[in-house]
Amino acid sequence: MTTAKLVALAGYSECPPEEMKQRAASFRADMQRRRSVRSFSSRPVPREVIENCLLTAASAPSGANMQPWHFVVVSDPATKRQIREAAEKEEYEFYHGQAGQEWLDALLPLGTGYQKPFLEIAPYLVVIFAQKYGVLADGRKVKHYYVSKSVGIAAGMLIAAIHNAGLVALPYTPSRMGFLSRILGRPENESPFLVVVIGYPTEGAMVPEIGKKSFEEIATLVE
Ligand code: IYR
Repeated sequence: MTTAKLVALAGYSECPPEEMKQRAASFRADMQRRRSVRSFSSRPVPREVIENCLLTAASAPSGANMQPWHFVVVSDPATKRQIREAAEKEEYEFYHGQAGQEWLDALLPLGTGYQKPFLEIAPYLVVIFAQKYGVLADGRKVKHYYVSKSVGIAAGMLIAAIHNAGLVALPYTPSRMGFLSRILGRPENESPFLVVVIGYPTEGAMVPEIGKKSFEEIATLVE
């Protein structure tokens, strides 16, 4: 057992309330420009940008700081093709019976279908794996805590980082994701969590006209 070793909170900087308001409002405006995009250009993206965004994601808080995530960065065309082919097989099943009418109706405003060309066209796919438990070098298992909450936070930070970098991202969840472990050769302790498709949008890319809930709908003030 080790005890806590504390260091000074060096990274925190307080700002005056007026500046705080300004910063919160401008971050809001910037984040509200973010859209999930399905129409990707094949234009290359510097790998350094992806690496920095992944390190941002990996700075997320996690249960007992176990950092129960692994990011597989796919740019190899043959692997992207394999992922597309396997995903489209799953999605075909999904759109032809598996989903059920209520789910299909909910997706109608998004205009999605079983074909996923963006999985081949976009320069980068980041496949996020959640580690159910850790494995030490000697093979011993380490317990992980609040895995899906931790990985969900990291995924959100990745999406924000990609947007901040001036790229677009699509959080893509195939209906069944086992093929990702197979194709990418991931170990038993990891489950596929999310595919984040990253790149530039095509010129003139279109997105569905959707709205976001109002403040009153999303929040309750107890004061
Ligand atoms: N995985 C399918 C279906 C899908 C499901 C949800 I929930 C979405 O928000 C969007 C799509 C697909 O990607 O087409």
